[in-house]
Amino acid sequence: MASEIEISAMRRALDAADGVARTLPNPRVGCVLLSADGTQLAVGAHHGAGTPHAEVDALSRAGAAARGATAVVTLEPCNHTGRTGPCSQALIDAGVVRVVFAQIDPNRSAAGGAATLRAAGIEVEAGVMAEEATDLNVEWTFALTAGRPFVTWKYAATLDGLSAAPDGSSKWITGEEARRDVQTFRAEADAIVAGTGTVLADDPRLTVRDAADVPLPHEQQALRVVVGETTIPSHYRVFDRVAPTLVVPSRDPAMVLKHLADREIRHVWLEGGPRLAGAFWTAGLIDRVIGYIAPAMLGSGRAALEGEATTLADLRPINLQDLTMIGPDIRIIGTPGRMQREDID
Ligand code: AOF
Ligand code: ZN
Repeated sequence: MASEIEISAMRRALDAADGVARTLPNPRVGCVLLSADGTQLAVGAHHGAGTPHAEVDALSRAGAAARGATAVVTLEPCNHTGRTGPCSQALIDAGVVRVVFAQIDPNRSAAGGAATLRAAGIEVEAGVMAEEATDLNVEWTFALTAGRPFVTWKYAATLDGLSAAPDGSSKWITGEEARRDVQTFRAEADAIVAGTGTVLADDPRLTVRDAADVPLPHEQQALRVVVGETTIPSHYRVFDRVAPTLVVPSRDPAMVLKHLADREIRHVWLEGGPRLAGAFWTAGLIDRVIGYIAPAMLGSGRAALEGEATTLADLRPINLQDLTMIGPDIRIIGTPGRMQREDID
């Protein structure tokens, strides 16, 4: 059983992890070290791949005082040498006597820390506030469990569900607030995917920008991924130097995700266009939908999603998680539910 003191330390460890904006392809992790009498010795957090893990960060802040301490960590301490050494060993070497952690590590190559700690005679308490800890790293956890990146599909449409006019024009359906809102979400993904059709039609930047529309530094940019077989001339903005760009000459969603999984991409932000989104939808490879709906009608044009539905039994519900006005527009966030067809069978 974790004590009240340890539970409140876990809350602080979660806050420390949550305070870091971007760690992908690694998880957000926090660690609090408590002395034998329950006072806080140090707080550590992980700041991104290649930097010290939260446990090591906390240990280095505590120094020799860590001997006899309890470590409260949001994720099971790792047991492997990846970009850095195993935290299980670092905790043992520092003389920590008890470890309380939240989420069990879903990363098979790093897992096993709890067993190593126990074998070294350290008391281990697993699963404390595990749900909160998993919520911090929903997409990362999904990617490591499913073996493919989590996919968020974002679209903008009119009230009649159209994303482009018959002449192909599709820019600026929603207002400026919605476009700014998209930026904060883009920053949470580590790849932004668009089809060649959209790139040719709109020449999007696909970069992550701040409130003043200034791109973040290169190392904080997501990987831009252009999907499809049409060649994009090099003067298009996706090929500028602001962010890295990968061209995947295939529109097969499973293939695209395989390429991205191989590059340790955990969270894909899928944008434009309707045909690419339709292919992901049909393949069942969309995990979250974020729709920006402009209070306007178009009357004719291209639907936001071009899938392969033939009858109403193909209707697929969206489990709504959030409905918010963003300026004059409506933002809907949800996750695809079960197909009606599956209910009928
Ligand atoms: C982190 N930060 O604080 C903890 C992690 O490639 P590496 O060496 O950075 O290892 C990444 C893995 O280590 C990660 O997937 C997770 O399983 C484990 N624990 N990772 O980035 C941390 N504690
Ligand atoms: Zn570690």
